[in-house]
Amino acid sequence: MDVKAIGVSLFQGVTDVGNSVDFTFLFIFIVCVFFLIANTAVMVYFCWKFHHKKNPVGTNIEGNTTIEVIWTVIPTILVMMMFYYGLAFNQMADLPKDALTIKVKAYKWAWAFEYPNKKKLEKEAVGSKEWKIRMPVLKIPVGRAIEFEMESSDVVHSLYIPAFRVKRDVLPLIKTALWFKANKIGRYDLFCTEYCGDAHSRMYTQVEVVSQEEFEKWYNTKDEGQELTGDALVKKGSEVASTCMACHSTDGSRKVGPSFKGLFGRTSELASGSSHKVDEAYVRKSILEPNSDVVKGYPPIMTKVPLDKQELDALIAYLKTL
Ligand code: HEC
Ligand SMILES: [Cu+2]
Repeated sequence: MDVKAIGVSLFQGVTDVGNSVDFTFLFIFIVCVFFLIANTAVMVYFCWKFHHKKNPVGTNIEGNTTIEVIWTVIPTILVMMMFYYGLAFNQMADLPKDALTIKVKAYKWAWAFEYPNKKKLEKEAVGSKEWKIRMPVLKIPVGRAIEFEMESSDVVHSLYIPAFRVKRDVLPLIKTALWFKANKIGRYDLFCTEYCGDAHSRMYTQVEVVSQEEFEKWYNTKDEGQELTGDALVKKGSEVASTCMACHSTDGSRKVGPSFKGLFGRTSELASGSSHKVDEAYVRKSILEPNSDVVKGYPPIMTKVPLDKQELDALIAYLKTL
């Protein structure tokens, strides 16, 4: 599916809070435009009317209570209205108790989502034709409050779902939260909106809002393929590896990190001055503790990708084939 342009269409009504946000925005915008035009017009008119050629003798104005009251009271009312409508943003901070809590992990440069029952998401190819990427597409039920409990494994990221009008920074070491309730079935873009390095623009996926029944059915069926072997394991590994491809290649070319081509069996020179034969134990350690053995000539910036045991096994099986 191609990336939809982020339109400026207001009042899409995908979330409850969305319409309030749009109304607040529109109200402030209209007030600003009105006063911009009105003030400019009055200034231009006064330049003409009080030009010194027409008024060679200056006059001293002593004050005008009526005008002063008007220009104090009207802005006060408008500002109070903005404040009142702006209280919509308060709703965003009030996490409802019955929300479905999904853990969100951001890392360079992908998203990982974890449901309370550990149900796994399929990775799908999303993005434009030029840069299709495999990312977990988040499935959620319509009409149910969803809470994101967010944490970053590395740098500061920010989660943004424009159609829902929600956005929040995802920080290392500090948990942040965000909630919403989607009222319309459909697919919506999810971006990282805090510049986080080379492949920041690839931190893109989608949220798929499905009916309650469809969600329950999907959520309550056990993930199959617990016991993968042979080709199936390698295939799974190649899918898992798509999250490493921002930094590693399979064709021998150098990216941010060394290529995966011919990884097993070669000897890596480490920054510490020693060298290490690449075997399974070394690769596992490189993935689980990225900064333990840093390869010479590369920056120590490999991120810790959240992987479960099967994903790790699959990845190793796949890397061995390269
Ligand atoms: C943010 C970029 C980045 C991502 C994402 C990343 N790596 Fe790395 N990786 C590096 C860099 C840089 C190095 C070299 C420095 C070091 O060893 O820490 C490296 C080193 C390695 C090494 C050691 C290679 C050697 O020649 O000794 C292995 C194995 C590895 N990465 C596997 C992975 C796997 C598997 C993934 C995906 C699950 C992954 N990396 C994701 C940047 C990344
Ligand atoms: Cu990011």
